[in-house]
Amino acid sequence: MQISGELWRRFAHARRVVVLTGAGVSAESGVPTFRGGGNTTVWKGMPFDVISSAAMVERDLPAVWEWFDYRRGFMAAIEPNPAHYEIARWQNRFAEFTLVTQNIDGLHQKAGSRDVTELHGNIWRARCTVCRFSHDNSSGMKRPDACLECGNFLRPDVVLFGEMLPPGAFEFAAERAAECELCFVIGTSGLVYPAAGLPEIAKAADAYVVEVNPERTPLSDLCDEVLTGNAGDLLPLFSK
Ligand code: BV8
Ligand code: ZN
Repeated sequence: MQISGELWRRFAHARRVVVLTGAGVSAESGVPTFRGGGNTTVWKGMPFDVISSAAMVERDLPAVWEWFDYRRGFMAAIEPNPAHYEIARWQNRFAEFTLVTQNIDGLHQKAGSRDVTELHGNIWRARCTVCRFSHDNSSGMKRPDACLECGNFLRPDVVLFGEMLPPGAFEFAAERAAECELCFVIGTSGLVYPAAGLPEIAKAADAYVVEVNPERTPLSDLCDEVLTGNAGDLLPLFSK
C-alpha cells in the first residue's frame, strides 16, 4: 500500500480540501493526454500548443474548429472512470471541497461532481468571437454555424495558449488553495500556468500536498507525498 499513515490521518481529519486535475485523470477513459510518456500531441503536423492558441484563432479559425470537432467526435462516446467517480464522492466527505480542473471534457460533471471550477473552459460550449454569447455545443448536436445573437463567428469556449482564464476562476481556485489543509494534484504534468501555481500556493499555506501520477513532474519535489501510478487505480483505495 503506497498511502502513508500520515496521509490516511490527514484524509480522515481534513476539513478543507482542494483537488487539481489534469488530462491524466481522463486518460483511463480514453482521452489522450497532451504530454507524458515522452510524447507531445501533434495535429496535422502542428504541436497542440500551436493549434490550440490565440494566434491560430486569428490566423485560421476553420483549422481550430477542425481540431476541436475531431476531439468532440471521439469525446462524445467517452465515460468517466473510477478516478472521476472517487473524486465525486469526496465532495460530500469534507466540510469544504474544491475541485479545480484544467480539463475541458466535462467528465467530472458526468461523474456527479458539482461546482467544478473549469480553468480552461469546456469543449461542449462555443462562444461568439464578438459578443461572447455562449452556445451549447454538446455531443450529438450540430454545431451552430454563426452566433445566434449577432451572426458573427463562433469559436470553442476554451482557454487557448496566450489567452486569459475565465474571469474569477483562477482567483477563486487560488483563494481556496491558500486556505486548504490537504491538496491533491492528479494527472497533470504541472507545466501550464497559472494552473500549475496552485499546488505552490497550497504548499506555501502549509497544506499537505499529494501528487497522483505515474510519472514524476516538476511539481513532485514540492509535494509531501507522491503516489506513483494511475489515478483510476490509486484514488479508489481511499474508499476502501
Ligand atoms: C495565461 C485548452 C494570462 C485547449 C489548454 C508562467 C510561466 C511560463 C509560462 C506561462 C506562465 N504564465 C502563463 C504562461 C503561458 C502559458 C503557459 O503556461 N505556457 C507553458 C506551457 C510554457 N499559459 C497560458 O497561456 C495561459 N493563459 O497565462 O493567461 C496571459 C495571457 C496573455 C498574455 C499574458 C498572460 C492559458 C493556458 C491554457 C492552455 N489551455 N487547453 C485545448 O485543450 O486544446 S492546454 C493543455 O494543457 C490542456 O488542455 C490542459 O488544460 C493543460 C495542462 O495539461 P495537463 O492537464 O497537465 O495534461 P498533460 O498532457 O500535460 O499531462 C498529463 C499528465 O497525466 C502527465 O503528467 C502524465 O504522466 C499523467 N498521466 C497519464 N496517465 C495518467 C496520468 N496521471 C494519472 N493517472 C493516469 N492514468
Ligand atoms: Zn455574437
